[in-house]
Amino acid sequence: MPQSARLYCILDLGYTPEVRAEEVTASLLAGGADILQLRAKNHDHATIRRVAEKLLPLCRAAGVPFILNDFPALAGEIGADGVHIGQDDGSLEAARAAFAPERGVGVSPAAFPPSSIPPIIGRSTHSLAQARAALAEGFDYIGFGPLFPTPTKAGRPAIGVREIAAMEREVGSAIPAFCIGGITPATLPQVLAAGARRAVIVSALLNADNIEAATHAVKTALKEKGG
Ligand code: TZP
Ligand code: MG
Repeated sequence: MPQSARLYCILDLGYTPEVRAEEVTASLLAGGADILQLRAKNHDHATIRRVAEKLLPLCRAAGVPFILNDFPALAGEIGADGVHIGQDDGSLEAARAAFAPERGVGVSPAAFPPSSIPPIIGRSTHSLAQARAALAEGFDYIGFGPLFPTPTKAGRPAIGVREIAAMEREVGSAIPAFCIGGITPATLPQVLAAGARRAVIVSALLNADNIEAATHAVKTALKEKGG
């Protein structure tokens, strides 16, 4: 995970149908996505594998790590650069073990050699305590949120922006920490003012009329924040 990464984008099949996955990913990458995750809740492994095969070469060409949400073993098989797991998805050690044995099998990894060895493994965190724990366990990066209520994770309580500064100081200074959840062009200034340096933005980009321009705008705001 490059330390310079600021904007983490997610191609979420809940928003973007498979037929548009490549076009939308190309727009996210052109707009400045530093990381690209494929998130496919309620889709079978065959679908995930098929979509990943389409997105991997785009990410490789852009020099952007490709992360699969959930399924460490499948992530390893398809030649992803890493996997993102939640609080209930087991330990870092278990995710690493599941990812590694299949590395090199599946989607012709020779055609898309992984850009990250060892794999990048990220954890969702929902509090400062969980962020500290993920750092201590050795995760490569964290997501921190949801900051605001979001239709992408309906029903998940929002944690607000209060803990961002402490989280950035204690955790974000050691590993990349991406604030997430309800971040839009309208809420981003408040998130940055609270001390955030990195963000994951899903629906506000996938639903934008001009995805590349919307992505470029938030990337510029994150870069200007610096730090
Ligand atoms: N994890 C915490 S909030 C969230 C995830 C995957 C959804 C973020 O999506 P959006 O649309 O940017 O609020
Ligand atoms: Mg998960």
